[in-house]
Amino acid sequence: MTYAKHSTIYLKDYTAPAYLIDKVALDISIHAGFAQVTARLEVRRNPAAGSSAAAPLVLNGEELTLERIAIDGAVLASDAYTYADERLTIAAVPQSFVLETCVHIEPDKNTQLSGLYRSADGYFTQCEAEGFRRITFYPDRPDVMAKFVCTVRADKTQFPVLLANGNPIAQGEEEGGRHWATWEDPFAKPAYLFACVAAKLDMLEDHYITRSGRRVRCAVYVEPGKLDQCAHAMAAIKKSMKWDEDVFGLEMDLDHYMIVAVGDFNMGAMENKGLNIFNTKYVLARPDTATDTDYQNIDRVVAHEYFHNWTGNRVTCRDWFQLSLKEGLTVFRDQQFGMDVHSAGVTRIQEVRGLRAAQFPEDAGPMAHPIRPASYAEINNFYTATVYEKGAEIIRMIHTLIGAQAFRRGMDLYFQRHDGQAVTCEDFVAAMQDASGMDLTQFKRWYNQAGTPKLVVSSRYDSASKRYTLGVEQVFPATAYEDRMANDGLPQARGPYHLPLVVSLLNEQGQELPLRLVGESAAQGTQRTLQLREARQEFVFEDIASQPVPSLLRGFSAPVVLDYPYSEQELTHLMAFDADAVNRWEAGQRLACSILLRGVEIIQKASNDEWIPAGYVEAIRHLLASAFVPGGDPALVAEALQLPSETYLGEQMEVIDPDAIHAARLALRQHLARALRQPLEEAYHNLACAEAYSPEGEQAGKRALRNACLGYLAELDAKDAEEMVSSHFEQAGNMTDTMAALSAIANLDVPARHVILDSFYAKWKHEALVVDKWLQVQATSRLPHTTADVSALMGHEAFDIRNPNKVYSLVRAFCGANPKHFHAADGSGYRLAANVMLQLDPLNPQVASRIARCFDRWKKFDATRQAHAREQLERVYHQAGLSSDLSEVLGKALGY
Ligand code: B3K
Ligand code: ZN
Repeated sequence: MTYAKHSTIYLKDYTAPAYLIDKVALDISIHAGFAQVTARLEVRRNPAAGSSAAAPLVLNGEELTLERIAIDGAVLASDAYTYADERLTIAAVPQSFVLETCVHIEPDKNTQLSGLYRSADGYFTQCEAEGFRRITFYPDRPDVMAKFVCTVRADKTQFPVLLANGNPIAQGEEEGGRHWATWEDPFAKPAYLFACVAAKLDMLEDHYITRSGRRVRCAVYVEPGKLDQCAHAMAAIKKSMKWDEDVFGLEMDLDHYMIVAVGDFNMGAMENKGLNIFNTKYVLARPDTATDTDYQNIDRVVAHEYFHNWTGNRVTCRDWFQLSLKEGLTVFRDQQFGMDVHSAGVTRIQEVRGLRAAQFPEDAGPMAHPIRPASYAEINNFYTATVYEKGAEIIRMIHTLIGAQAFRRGMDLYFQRHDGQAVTCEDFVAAMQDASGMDLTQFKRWYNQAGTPKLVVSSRYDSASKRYTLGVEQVFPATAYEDRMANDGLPQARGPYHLPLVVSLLNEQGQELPLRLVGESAAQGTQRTLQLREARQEFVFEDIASQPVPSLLRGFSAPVVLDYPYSEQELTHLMAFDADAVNRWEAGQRLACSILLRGVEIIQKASNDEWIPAGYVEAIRHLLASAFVPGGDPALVAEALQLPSETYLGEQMEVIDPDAIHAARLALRQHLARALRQPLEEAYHNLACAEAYSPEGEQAGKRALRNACLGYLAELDAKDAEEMVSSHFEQAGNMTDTMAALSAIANLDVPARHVILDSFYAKWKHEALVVDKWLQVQATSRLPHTTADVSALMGHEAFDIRNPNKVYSLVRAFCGANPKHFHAADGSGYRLAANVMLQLDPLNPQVASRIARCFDRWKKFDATRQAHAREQLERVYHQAGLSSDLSEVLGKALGY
């Protein structure tokens, strides 16, 4: 592309827009092979822009062919404007005027899936972050907010459904069997929230009455024939609307709330005002096609996009550096929703696991950035785990520090001050500070400092004075971000964070002790939120009768690495008694982690499994049994039975040895399966469910545990495993059970493997999302021929490199979730990934860039692997015409 796309953009260079747009009237006329877009913009100079001299009008535009341009009805001479480097510049314009442009675009050729593009059932849009400029000339930045009216025109038979944001205000027919519809959005919005659709779709319709009595029409549009897969998404819309009213007092503000599902989509979903566009993956579900996890993800993504209506749309971002303002906050909101509508403990555990799997390595790798980065080359590269998931943790810390009530007052104040505005992260924190009275100045460091801080905690018990002292030190690992900032002449000074450390102390019986800090007259409960502000701090508790076991960082109260020298005995104690679900789980993970890392060292020298302590096996035996006592929670036990992932274990090592990690983890699984065969089999049989399928509650929890048991039993000798897995496959009455069998068999070198994989494909080859699952289990198989299988599957009729879901299911699953094969010592995994990047970059750079991110940790491997990785990274990096997406990610990985 052009040089402009590859240059770095800095937050410090932000200036207010020179011109504002009050109203936009769009006319999008779709024809075979092209579309014509006429835009009528009511433009005026921005009084707040500073400079009094008449600035030129600069509009963004990408891959647009300009057919006509006029100001206040007068067509501009060709020397009155320039169109170069994706910018249309008009040197002289009046104070306020109407600009009309007419452009020709080619949506059928738009393989990037940004802007207006073709998918099987019609035409769809994706404008965040900078896709609107691929539809028409516009100041495509979030701080320009305008009211939109949009007319969509297309062939009536082929594309009977015509949608845009807001309310339908007119429709009609025109020559040649065509029709049109006009939609008007009553709210001013930035262009990234624009959407329109012209397609052949089925619709499920319902309504929601808001708490003030307004009727909102809710509609879910899907590919013809898929109406029987929409009910869950519809229920999720209504649940989300109710939850946001109950918890935040926020009501739906439009008369129409629509979700349109499309099979070709770069990410999960998009919160366009009143017209969300979703990846089919987060809409379609039927018991036989979707797993319990799919159902839960649908709930969460529907809620997330709906919650954006207030946190993102009504109040939006001033610039893209502030992305976490809307994303971190909205993820926090969908997490809270998840904890309320599903199990709070399981939900939080899954989030912690996700953060550590994706965000901690990001902080430790070449793309490290704070939740508000100071610079970027390609904004699409910054829709990251840091901006989203760590961003949500930052909001959660504010919630913990100031309490739920003050947080709610802060939200109210935020909307009161900023409704209809494009604001910054400071504005949000200021509302929280003013509503709570807590000084959050130091807290704001979380927005500007990168890296995962480590809390080094030590404890001291003095039996004479009955005092227990916790010492806490904050340590900041160096990150690639500081180096980049220093190179840019923007050196970063780092200081200690303000954060909540939630603690409790357990006695020998596992009971929580009353907590009285030095200086307090009485104990204040058995759980305390300690506020850290200094690099080193001490907390002294009085009246502690005997040496306690500390339960630290409860609920994962801050996104940090906790370093405390727990003994294996203490961990077993916490695993059995801690009342905090996250810490009970965490104790088991720590225990497994230390055992596995010891195993890795032994395996690197000789292969045996004598490193597995009998005490651990007993702890797991108790854990499994605890699911069946009164009050037991099978879903939590299922989480706890999952050993730390290979990737997570790798992060704990100086130099990652993927083969030894794989071997140690497998050996532990096999050992547990052999040692606990009987209770696992009993659990498997006892947990069978005869009720009609429901994706939620007790039933899903039991299913999760039963399938976890199956997973262990599948590690027994191949013959027994084959029999058991085959019968599970045959008896499965829903996709959750089917997938448990399919993933297990994909790892077994037995005759039934092909039979099951083939019959699954034959049954589901017309259901795209189910085919994705079939690709994914093969891509993540541990069998030796997996890399060759992935290459072969790329040539299979089921694969299409232009479809992001297919690339994610096959290639990204292989690169991101199969460390043993992706990091193969012969470089074959890296070569495969590089070939895909080269093929994909000219088609869809955003998806190519997500594959590139799988190389983030290449420097943590041995010299041989590093050499292979470097060779492949260089090969792609030096490709002529590389996108800004790939050049930024690869350039950072290579240290350029
Ligand atoms: N805001 C969109 C993400 C857009 C990604 C653009 N590359 C979905 C979401 O976070 O809700
Ligand atoms: Zn979002």
